[in-house]
Amino acid sequence: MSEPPPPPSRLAVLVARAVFPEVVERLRKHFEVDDNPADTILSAAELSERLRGKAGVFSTGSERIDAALLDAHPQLRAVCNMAVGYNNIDVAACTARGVVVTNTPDVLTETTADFGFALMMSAARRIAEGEHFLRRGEWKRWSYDMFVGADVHGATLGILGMGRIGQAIARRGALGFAMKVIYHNRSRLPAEAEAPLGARWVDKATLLREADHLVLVVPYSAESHHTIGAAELALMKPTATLTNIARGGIVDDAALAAALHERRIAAAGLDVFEGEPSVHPALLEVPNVVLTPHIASASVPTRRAMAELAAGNLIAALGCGPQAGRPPSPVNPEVLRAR
Ligand code: 8YV
Repeated sequence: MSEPPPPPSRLAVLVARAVFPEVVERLRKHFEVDDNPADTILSAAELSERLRGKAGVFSTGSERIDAALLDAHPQLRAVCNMAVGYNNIDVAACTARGVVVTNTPDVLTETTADFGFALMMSAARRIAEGEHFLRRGEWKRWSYDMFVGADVHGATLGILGMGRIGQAIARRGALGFAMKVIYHNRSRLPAEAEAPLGARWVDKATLLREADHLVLVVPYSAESHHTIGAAELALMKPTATLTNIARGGIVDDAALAAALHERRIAAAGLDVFEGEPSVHPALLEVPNVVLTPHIASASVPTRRAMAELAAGNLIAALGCGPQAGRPPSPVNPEVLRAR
């Protein structure tokens, strides 16, 4: 009697950071999984070492996937980011090498918009500043001008980057807070998307000049680096607030800290920073800025949904599961079409 054939060898994948254990278990049904429950941040050399023999990687914004790494790992077929942004990945280099890249859009839109709105409100109404004052034991009496800030309702909301999250913030402002919405985006929204929000496309300078509360939601790229620097801040109203939930590097943090220090704008809300998790020391010194550690998408259901979507992408991108070959959210679908 002949021996039964050996089981087909399973593909190996790397889960680069700690993630919900049940998501790792889901991946184990399809792959040999090298995971990172201790949540060590892998250096470039460690990431390269751990990618040896791996067909796919479940990545986060912390892992840089560049051409040199791809060249060292020609067996790599899929990079599945647990994030909607993918500026940590050289997508063109992946596409050139037939590597599928996926992200996690849609599932985080409303959660991230909630957080952007909360940061904007906190900056406008000086919530964090007031809280710090109270905790320091400095609250001794009421006074008519204690922590007076700017109104949000009825004010002009300026949105830079009118994609899914930008539109979700615009809905909150227009429908919940009677805000006038102006926006700047490379492409104008169709009239049927603008109309229910009363949203008006304006050029960038008009956006900066007219917004009472400016929210940044543009993806990071070489072109969007320092989109907001000293010159742009100089155009803003001295009573305006600036909120950045997009990416560090879109704002020149040193220029922003100076503008806040000199009260050239009233306040800011920042969830993302140049060189995070380091924060420019000057930002830590100014009171009129609310600082949060890149948590805009951090609600339990949304982080679960992001992890499940990234896992589903990895499974499908590597030809497994019911959607084999059709990952739900590819960034470079042309790679799939060419397979
Ligand atoms: C992630 C984000 O938490 O989705 C994004 O682009 O910035 C956040 O939601 C972060 O990038 C972790 O990967």
